[in-house]
Amino acid sequence: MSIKRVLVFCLVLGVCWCGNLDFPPGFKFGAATSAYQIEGAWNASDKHLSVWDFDTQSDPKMVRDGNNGDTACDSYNLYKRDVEMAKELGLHFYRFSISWPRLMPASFPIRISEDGKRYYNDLIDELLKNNIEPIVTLYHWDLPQRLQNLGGWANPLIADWFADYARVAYSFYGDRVKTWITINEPIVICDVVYNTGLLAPRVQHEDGALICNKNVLLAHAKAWRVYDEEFKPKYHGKVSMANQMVWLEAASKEDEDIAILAREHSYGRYTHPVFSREGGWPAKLERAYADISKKQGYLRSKLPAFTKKEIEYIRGTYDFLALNHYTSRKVRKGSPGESATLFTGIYDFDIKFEVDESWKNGSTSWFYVYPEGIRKQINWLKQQYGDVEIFITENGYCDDGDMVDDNRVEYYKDYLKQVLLAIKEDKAKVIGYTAWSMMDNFEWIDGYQTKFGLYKVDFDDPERTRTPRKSAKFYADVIKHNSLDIPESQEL
Ligand code: PNW
Repeated sequence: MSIKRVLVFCLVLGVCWCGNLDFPPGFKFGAATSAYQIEGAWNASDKHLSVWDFDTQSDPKMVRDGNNGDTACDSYNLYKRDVEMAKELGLHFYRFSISWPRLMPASFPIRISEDGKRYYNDLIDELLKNNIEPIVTLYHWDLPQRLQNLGGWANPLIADWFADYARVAYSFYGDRVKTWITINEPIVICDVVYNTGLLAPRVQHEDGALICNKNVLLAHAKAWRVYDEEFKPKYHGKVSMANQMVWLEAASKEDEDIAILAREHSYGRYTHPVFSREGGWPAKLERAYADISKKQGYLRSKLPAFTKKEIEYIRGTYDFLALNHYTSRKVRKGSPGESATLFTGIYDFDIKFEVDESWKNGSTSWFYVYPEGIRKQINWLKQQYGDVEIFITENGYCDDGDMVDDNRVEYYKDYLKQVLLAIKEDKAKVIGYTAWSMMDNFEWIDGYQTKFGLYKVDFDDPERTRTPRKSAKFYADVIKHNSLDIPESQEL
């Protein structure tokens, strides 16, 4: 073979190798759920009420189909079937959350529910028996109602309350749970709750989001430090917080600056204090809030300042970066008074969110498909925070419940392909991927009509039968081959 031929041959080989669809060895695949969305058993044993129990029970109109999570998937009783599904899928891990009022009915550690404690023990042991790693979220929106009565996330004491709860959970389960998420999507707990008043605890208050923002960061930092100081030396686990990020990109060249501000507002407020080298609020945003607050007549910034000590206390409180991502928006300078309200509630700046005409809509209003968004999001994180390990802790597609769910298969395929490009081309350290959700569940104010499940759950059946969709078979194949390059999936 001539040298030229050899070179061409090597080039082709190289291209094929770089372009293949395999995930790196050791890449982790899993699926997720959360306590209120699946457990049911809202009053089993001595469990106390969460804000979601309390609100949905007092006003059925809160949820689109008038339903609530009283029974949900009944996973409190059917957890063995859940583990069996995780096994059928071949998951390396299963991400679930602990219900604070189930484990600690008084919300303070003065009283532990023996049944609550046993339930999570049984679930963890069943997972381990089947070689599936438990990944545990401490807080997925179901605050004890008793703490809401004391102001909930607007009360700065919540940092202590949350850290006390975290300590209890680490001490019960830390011998077997090595990956912890402190808080799921603080932007929802703060911005969505206080700006819209639509989610529990349904307190609409224009000053709530930013106050909650600071408190939630201190609560996370305290819980991270409790683990770091008291448990890490013997258990060697990892702790982080999961942030929801809607990829935001400039609609045109002129909108670049406003897009930067929108990103600082929507993610930076929750990530910069923890993951950046210098800590504290993103500087540009902090200045913008100082100006606006002054103009509005506030005596101090609406974005509550951190003391130097607090900046140091929060900075660096992570062992990896957990990313929840579903969808994207284009950002444009709005006319005065116009505000981008989707989830992030950017009320104080003239910003408009748009979707591209080519992006397909899922079965709920906010959901638009733009696979490249996840790669861009990962790159933004890498560019901002360096070579941090990124764990995708949620990603998935919603539809009306087809069993042959080709759109969901396509979504997973296209998003996972972009994750692969981020790993291989952009050299991002993505270490794991989590499908939301393992099964249909209570989709908050959308009730049971919006389906995210790899498994269908029959909510008309008292047995809550679970059946795999086509996407379950697809995902199991991806996991089995550690690749998107799989033999054609068989039709169900
Ligand atoms: C997440 N967005 O919420 C939650 O963690 C889950 O409990 C929920 O069931 C799932 O996604 C699906 O909705 C989201 O702004 C919050 O794009 C915000 C957004 C997406 C999902």
